[in-house]
Amino acid sequence: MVFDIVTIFPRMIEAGLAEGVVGRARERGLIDVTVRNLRDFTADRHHVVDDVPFGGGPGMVMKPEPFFAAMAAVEGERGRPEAVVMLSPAGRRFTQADAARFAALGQVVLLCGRYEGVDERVRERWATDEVSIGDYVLSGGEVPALVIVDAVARLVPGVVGDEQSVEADSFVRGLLDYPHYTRPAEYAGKRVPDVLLSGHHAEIRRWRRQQALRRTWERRPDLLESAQLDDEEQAWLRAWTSAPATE
Ligand code: 9D3
Repeated sequence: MVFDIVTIFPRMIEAGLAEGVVGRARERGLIDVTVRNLRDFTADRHHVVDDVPFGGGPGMVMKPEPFFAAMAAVEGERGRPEAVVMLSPAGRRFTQADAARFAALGQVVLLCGRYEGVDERVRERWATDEVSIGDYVLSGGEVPALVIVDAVARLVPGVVGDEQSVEADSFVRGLLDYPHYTRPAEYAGKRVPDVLLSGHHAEIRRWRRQQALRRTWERRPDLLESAQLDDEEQAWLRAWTSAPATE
């Protein structure tokens, strides 16, 4: 899986890719991330990447030419890219389904904007996708690009050591996770639920399903619309919906 990231802050991207699961995947050659400094694709002495907006208004706009030159370099090295993703607050929300779609491709290019935005002709000419990571204001597309590489890389075979946890994330889920505990069995005056110490694996699985469903119902009821629930889970939901809260 090959990623090309175009940015004016390459060190910010490199720092974010150096650690953890993604850092190890790079070391092992499972993913290849090339970070391209947009300023390397300027033609002027001062490596200017921004300019004032036509029509006036606050802030600066990123010039089109450096992005076109960077994309020409990417195409020259890799051929026609399968996906070119513009990171933008005006994009569609990035979801796990997008991560899965990108992971099925061989190559993804990520274009990071800064300032008020990027000249619209860059999107028109190059972008196959325009995505936001959520409704909050960031300073640019670099953190969102790291988010996308992280989410996509986890779906590349071998990147996450324990394939079971990827499975649990992607498909048993659709629900929030159940609560986790480790030793000691009592800490800060709180005991670990007895069922987890019981060794009854069927009961443990049932408790975890119930906890996951309970939390989802309380915190993210929107997720229940598309969750696949068995008869017992539907019965739990009906009981909670009709009964007064107990805690
Ligand atoms: C005047 C309105 N602002 C748009 C909501 C201007 C603006 C804010 C932030 C323009 C660019 C930015 C920089 N943000 C991103 O480039 C960005 C982003 C984000 O801010 N939130 C969530 N996802 C993303 S993806 C790229």
